[in-house]
Amino acid sequence: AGAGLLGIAAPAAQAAPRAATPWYPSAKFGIFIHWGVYSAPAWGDAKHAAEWYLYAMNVTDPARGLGTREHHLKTYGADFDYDRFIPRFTARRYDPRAWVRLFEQAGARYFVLTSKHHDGFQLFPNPASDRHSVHFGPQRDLVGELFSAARDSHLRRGVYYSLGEFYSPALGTPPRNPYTGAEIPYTGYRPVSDYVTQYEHVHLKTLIDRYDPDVLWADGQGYHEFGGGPIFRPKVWDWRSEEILDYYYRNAANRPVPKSVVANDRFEYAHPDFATVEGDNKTYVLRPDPWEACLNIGKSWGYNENEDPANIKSSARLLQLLVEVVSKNGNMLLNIGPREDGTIADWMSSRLLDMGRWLRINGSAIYDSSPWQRAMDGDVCYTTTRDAFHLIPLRWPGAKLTVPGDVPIDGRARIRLLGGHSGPLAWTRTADGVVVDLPSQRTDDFSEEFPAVLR
Ligand code: FUL
Repeated sequence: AGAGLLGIAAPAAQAAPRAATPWYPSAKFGIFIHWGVYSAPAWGDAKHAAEWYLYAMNVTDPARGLGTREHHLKTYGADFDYDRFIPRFTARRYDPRAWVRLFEQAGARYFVLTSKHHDGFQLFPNPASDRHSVHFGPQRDLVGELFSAARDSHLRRGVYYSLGEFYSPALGTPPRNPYTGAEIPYTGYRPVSDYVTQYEHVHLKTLIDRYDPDVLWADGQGYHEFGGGPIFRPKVWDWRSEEILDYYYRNAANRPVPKSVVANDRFEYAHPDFATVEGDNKTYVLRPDPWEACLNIGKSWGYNENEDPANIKSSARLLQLLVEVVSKNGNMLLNIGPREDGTIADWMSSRLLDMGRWLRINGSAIYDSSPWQRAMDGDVCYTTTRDAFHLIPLRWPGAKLTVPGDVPIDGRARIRLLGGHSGPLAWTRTADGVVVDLPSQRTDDFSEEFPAVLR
């Protein structure tokens, strides 16, 4: 600044566009929320998760699983169409501030809420359709309320959006059960002649303009029956997602303070910001680009009163998965399915709170960490931060922990158990590698099955 040559004031330096700091790769832990009309019947079977109720109730082929259909016929009768659940999706006790508090206490850094799942019911008002929660059911903007409640929190805010739908009249024919031919009512339809331009793109632009999301999480890119036709048949569809994502990135870059936003890999867009790996029982692989493991506490994404307790993972197991994912350069998006009234079952919230208690002590090995050159050896994961290398046995290894000799632990290293009441731990290099002596009882107030952080 100041006067230039000849006393002429130098032009003010052009503000260089500030690059927004990417937050996503260091966030590590987010909460996924599946909530919608399917939360009213709240029923899944061995083959169908509860948020697939509309699809599953119409299946008449035993090979595809009749559990939901049988439950539906018995409980509601043959004349009870899916859309009659809309008034039973009430959000009566929905307290978005309590959700935000819970996610923060869980140690999450972001959330992703289903703004529309495959049943086509939207949780936000929009000009393309009346099939939404302000017009029907709760009569509230469920997305907007959560986004407002989180505005002053540390959470980044995201929306899930299913590009396709199980059944949609958008191509002119009334949707029909692909097996029986029976018509499927679709409440709130506003006729459109082009599903992508006049409907799906309007939805996504509305979400971007109204809520300014930090994450756009597409799904259902292959789910299109468009008025029935033969059995469930994924269809190749041109979503023209580059139009939407260009709009999304431009908006984020042109704000007074540019921000970093991300989109997943289900838009069929050439440059996804992160890849999705869905479900548990997956083999995770260390890879250089950002990726995200989305998974459930139980099996179903939507609330399922029929959830088999045997499938519900413990808090310790969920933390083991988080550590493994992070050691392999991923984020974990852990799902909850609230009840139709907006309450969250204790078996879900208690696990989130346990994870938060662990992360408050051990989070310095998780958030903002990077993977080491190898994710793990046996049951021991590794992460690195600018000032530390972490050994993270997934469960308490007993009196000694041995890891290969190439780990970056040098002669002066002092190794401690994070949150432990004992002092530095004795360690040696032997022919087998680095051997750390551990107290036979861990001193960090977690039981044996929880991961432990040595740094
Ligand atoms: C899948 C969907 O079909 C499931 O219902 C769930 O939303 C999951 C995250 O993505 O593709």
